[in-house]
Amino acid sequence: MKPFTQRTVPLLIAAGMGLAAAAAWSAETLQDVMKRRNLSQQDLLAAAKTYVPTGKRDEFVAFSSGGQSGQVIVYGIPSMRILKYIGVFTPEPWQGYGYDANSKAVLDQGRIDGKEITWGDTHHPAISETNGKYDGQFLFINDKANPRIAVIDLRDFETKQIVVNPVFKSEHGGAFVTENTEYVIEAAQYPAPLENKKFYPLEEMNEKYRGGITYWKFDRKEGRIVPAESFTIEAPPYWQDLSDAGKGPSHGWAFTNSFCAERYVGGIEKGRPPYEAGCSAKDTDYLHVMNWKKAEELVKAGKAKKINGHNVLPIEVAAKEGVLFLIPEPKSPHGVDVSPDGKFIIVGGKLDTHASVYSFDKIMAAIKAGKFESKDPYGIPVIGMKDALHTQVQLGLGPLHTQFDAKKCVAYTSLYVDSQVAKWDYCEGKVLDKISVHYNIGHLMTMEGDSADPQGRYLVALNKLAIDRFVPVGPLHPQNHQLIDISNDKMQLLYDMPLPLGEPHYAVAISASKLKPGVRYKVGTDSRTDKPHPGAVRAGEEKIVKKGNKVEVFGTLIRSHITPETIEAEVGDEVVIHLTNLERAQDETHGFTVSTYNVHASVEPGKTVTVKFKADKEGVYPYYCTEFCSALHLEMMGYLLVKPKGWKPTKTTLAKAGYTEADYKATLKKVADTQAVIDSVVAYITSVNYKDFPDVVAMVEDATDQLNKIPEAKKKHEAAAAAKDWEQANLWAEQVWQYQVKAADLGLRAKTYLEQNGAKKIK
Ligand code: CUK
Ligand code: CUA
Repeated sequence: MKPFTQRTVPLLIAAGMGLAAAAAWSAETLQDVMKRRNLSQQDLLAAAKTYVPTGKRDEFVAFSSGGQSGQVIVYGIPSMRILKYIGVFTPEPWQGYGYDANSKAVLDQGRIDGKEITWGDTHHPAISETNGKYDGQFLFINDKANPRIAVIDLRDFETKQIVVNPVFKSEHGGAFVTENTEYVIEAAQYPAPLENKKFYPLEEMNEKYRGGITYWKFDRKEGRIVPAESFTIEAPPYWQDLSDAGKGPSHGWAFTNSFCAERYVGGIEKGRPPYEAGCSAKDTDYLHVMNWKKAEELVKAGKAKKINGHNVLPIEVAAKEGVLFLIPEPKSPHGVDVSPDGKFIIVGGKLDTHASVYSFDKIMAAIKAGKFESKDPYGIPVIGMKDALHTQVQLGLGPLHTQFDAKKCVAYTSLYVDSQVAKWDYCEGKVLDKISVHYNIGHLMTMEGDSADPQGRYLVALNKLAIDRFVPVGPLHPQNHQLIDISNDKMQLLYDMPLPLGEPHYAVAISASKLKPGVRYKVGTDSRTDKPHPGAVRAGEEKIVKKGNKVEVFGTLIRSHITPETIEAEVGDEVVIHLTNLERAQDETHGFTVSTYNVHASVEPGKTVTVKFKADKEGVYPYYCTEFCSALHLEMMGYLLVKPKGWKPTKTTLAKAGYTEADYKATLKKVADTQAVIDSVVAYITSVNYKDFPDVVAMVEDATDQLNKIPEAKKKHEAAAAAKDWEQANLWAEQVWQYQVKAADLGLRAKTYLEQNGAKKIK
């Protein structure tokens, strides 16, 4: 490797001086600040517990449902700093999600009966598990309104797959994963005919309307759900709600509750009392207990029927073969959560003041002994509540969801009506502490708190209302995520975080150290299929292929250049542009758009993306890079020329700028000066063990690529100078300088990285 350059050097020095100057003015003490901002000791303690100084990182990463936005929000804990939004069921412009052809293909999987759906009602994210513990590989999330599940790969935080439930019309009890992510569970909510596009009157609710629980088979190696190996357990129209999978001793089983075992049909306009009255009339609903391993065997043995091409295990089969059991649960319950050791199943009563703790051992004993109190109208065996309960604990008004602590037997339950979190002992059955939160908590989340290995430490209360909490922003308020310290006996409220993207029903948080996302793709990867992209090319292989009405561009991106710089088409042509980002440097993403054609791509290092459109308007359309990727980012552009059909040029030369020999000489001087800077950076890098730092090696490779282009350009400017064509000579010399600038930028970045990461001198 040879040289490096230039100009960013003075800029870097200037930035450093700015910091020093700021430090000199700050004479305020901690006491002064407390007084000025009216802060108590308790506030300071809370601040110290959440503050993450610049350069330091959060201990946990939360994935929150983005509610009606159909996206996922990623934030750090304890700082509560938002890190990313992941486009899932809806377009996300920054990531090009829904604006490039590759991601559109993912969104198109979410079409229902061919119809594009541009929103989602996301509820429950779930992280993939191995032995019941979060493994940090995949994230799943459901869409309640349009029954769908999405798969997000945590290697790149991109949505890879959307599957539509072929037999449900809505769903709520997903996504929850089994102990080794064998299946992703998705339970229906509002009953409807499973045939789907079939009409039956509401009077036939009991006979023709059904609920169900779908088990989506997950292929971890492929990172995709396999619909053909998935199945649904048909269930009565009891309005199935949340679910959870067994673990440890209860592995192979899963639990889904329901809140309208009344099978009530409202219709206030016909004089019947409304749904809310009819569905909460009885004292109990049914917890559904399912042996999914058994169901899997039966499906493999051909006992399922096909509805809309999907395996459905009929209620009769599930009831007869020991797949499905019911247990009464009080009263219009909401959350069902399995304890970390897999021995207990906790149900929040919603309209009851209790949490009910069911014992898996007792349930199994009743099933083994054939001890059932009755059968429901569909022939499903019902286990007596007393025979299955471990204990019931009076927690307060509106218990909803439960999460677990690292400490044995300690759980936290949200109390919706009381707006409190109850900390309690589910083994002994006693309340330990309570803390008031802001209005109307729904879900709550502890760190890895629904896994076999909860980490304790923090709890986040996901509150539905924000009322007076934040600076007003109109009648639609943000939601309020409140961070609570749970490491001591008494809970302490630390921080209020407004979440502005939709109602985030649930969130999950994982130790940051378990996430190992990549920083670049293997060059030429289609990130949405994880396969080599057929449109990828390497440097020097760029081409434009015109065939009939199709103009297909195989281009590349590298600072600060789009190859090709001109694309010509005729009105009506289909334009397909494949772009490969050749960068290896971390965070060197380029964006791409074409004026007014509504396409956008985010092309991270190594990725290949396609944008497609019909050039249906004659005209001149600049295309450009949309990420500020280098000092010459604004110059990273080109023109799409859409010509009228049959157009012929009349003028064939471009206007000249009139450069002189003096211009050429000045450029050569600039090149020589820059070379000196490059040489000094290279001298530093090669004097240390840079090869031990893969990120630096990648940057050095990228820089070398740039420098390797210089001889070609140099030959051109020297030849032009010999012919006294100062225009060409000066421009090619400028191009040499461009390569130097990019190489120098990388070199300086590499140097900074090495200095900050303890590079050592080598002999
Ligand atoms: S549901 Cu929203 S608060 Cu969808 Cu999990 Cu309980
Ligand atoms: Cu590439 Cu801006």
